[in-house]
Amino acid sequence: MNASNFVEGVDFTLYLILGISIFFLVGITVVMVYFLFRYRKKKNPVATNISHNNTLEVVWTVIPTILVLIMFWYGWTGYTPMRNVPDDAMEINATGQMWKWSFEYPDGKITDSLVVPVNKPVKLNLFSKDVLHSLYIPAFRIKEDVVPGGDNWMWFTAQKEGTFDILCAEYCGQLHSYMLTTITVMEEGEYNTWLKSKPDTSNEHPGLTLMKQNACFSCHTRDGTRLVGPSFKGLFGRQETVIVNGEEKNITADRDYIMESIKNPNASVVKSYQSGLMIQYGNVLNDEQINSIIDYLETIK
Ligand code: HEC
Ligand SMILES: [Cu+2]
Repeated sequence: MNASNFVEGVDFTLYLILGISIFFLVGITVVMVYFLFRYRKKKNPVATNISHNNTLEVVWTVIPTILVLIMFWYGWTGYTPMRNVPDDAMEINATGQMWKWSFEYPDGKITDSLVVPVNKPVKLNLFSKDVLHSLYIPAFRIKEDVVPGGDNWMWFTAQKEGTFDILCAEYCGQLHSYMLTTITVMEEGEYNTWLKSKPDTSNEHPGLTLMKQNACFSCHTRDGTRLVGPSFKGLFGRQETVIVNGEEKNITADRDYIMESIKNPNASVVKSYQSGLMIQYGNVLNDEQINSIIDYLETIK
């Protein structure tokens, strides 16, 4: 059994084109080597002037045209079903951001790795919070661009239970390779139980949960190491130089400054770091959520 309903169409087209290419590679090479000997100077001292050959010219025009049309036909019939979503497809929102995927199910559950029931059509609505990403599930033979501000989607029916890789196939910056996660396909009953289960975050700070969901740790560490952004270690009360409208300013990181840095990070950019990488979380999180994050940040001494 194939991992998804698209494996057959894609693989057949691939092997067809590969087969035709290998046939011509071998055929042309053999003929070329044969001619090299057949028409070498010793055997054929006077060059022959051949102007044209109608039969040959028709043959080498008609046959490749037919072959190309065959390749087109299988490519087209393999591709069109990918853009025609069945009406009963279940919808999941897939969001890419630097540098993490997240998946939101109809009941509001959000996860880092995708889980779907077997033998049910699933439509993924694709969103990006920042730059261009591309959601790629090699085992399912599907890949689609995730465009910021765009409205893209992909669908599939998983046909085999198991866990498969999900990658980002569009270079999206320094930690592009971190956008590696999985899709787990399970039997429907098992899926429904999984959907109802809640991850146990009862003894985790709610601010930390929010930060994990929002990819903060893709760019910031808690142990003092510099990543794409400054470490959160000892952030509260830290003296820092920031750049505001091109001018350096010395500040102390207090609650208001941190609130503003999360809501609108490009207004004041920490010296020696790059602006424009962190998104404006003011558009994603409300004040209560940001306050909860700041409460957690205060605990990272
Ligand atoms: C794509 C990378 C990226 C992600 C994701 C990201 N940040 Fe940032 N962040 C940066 C960079 C780069 C800076 C430094 C430049 C600046 O100040 O805008 C920064 C600066 C900050 C600062 C100011 C730090 C200081 O030393 O003054 C805070 C606070 C902050 N981020 C919090 C967060 C929180 C909270 C999240 C998650 C909700 C987050 N960041 C997600 C890249 C990121
Ligand atoms: Cu990406």
